[in-house]
Amino acid sequence: MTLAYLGLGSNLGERLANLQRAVDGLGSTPGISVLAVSAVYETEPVGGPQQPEFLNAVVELETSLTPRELLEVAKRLESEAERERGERWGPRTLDVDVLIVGSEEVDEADLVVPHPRLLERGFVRAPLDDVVKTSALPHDLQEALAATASTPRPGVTPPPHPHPRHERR
Ligand code: PH2
Ligand code: MG
Ligand code: MG
Repeated sequence: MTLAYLGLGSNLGERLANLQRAVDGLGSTPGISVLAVSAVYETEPVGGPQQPEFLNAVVELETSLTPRELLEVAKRLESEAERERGERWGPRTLDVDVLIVGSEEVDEADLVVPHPRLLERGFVRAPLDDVVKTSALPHDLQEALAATASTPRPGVTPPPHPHPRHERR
């Protein structure tokens, strides 16, 4: 079993409900147990066109799935949220990004793990730092997280937003 972290984002439709459905969908996927869900942060969009503010969260999983299988799960959840694939970095009902999968390293055209922008993106770091078990990660990633722990996170509004529910099973 591997410890993994996925990033969730939504800036269209019922944003919080979209995140909750993603958490529920992960929890009912074979090979995945949801261990923890971060708080939900409201975040200014980074990159892309003018678009509404996002809600972002991070989910901690225990999983027997490979990074590529997790990407397939992410795509399934996005299509269940009726995400329409338009402009890169454009608005979406649901974005599920594979951030970290244990010590797995993938560098392929459609999948890079650990996520190449996870360290510097405030909308990823704020929720990731809520839940990440740093000491269980590979040493180089521990060091990279520590080195960027206190970098500013502009445009990231902390909770309160309702916290997604999850039941451990
Ligand atoms: N996702 C992006 C691009 N920009 N900005 C915020 N605040 N939150 C996101 O989840 C986000 C973004 C591409 O996936
Ligand atoms: Mg994304
Ligand atoms: Mg994505």
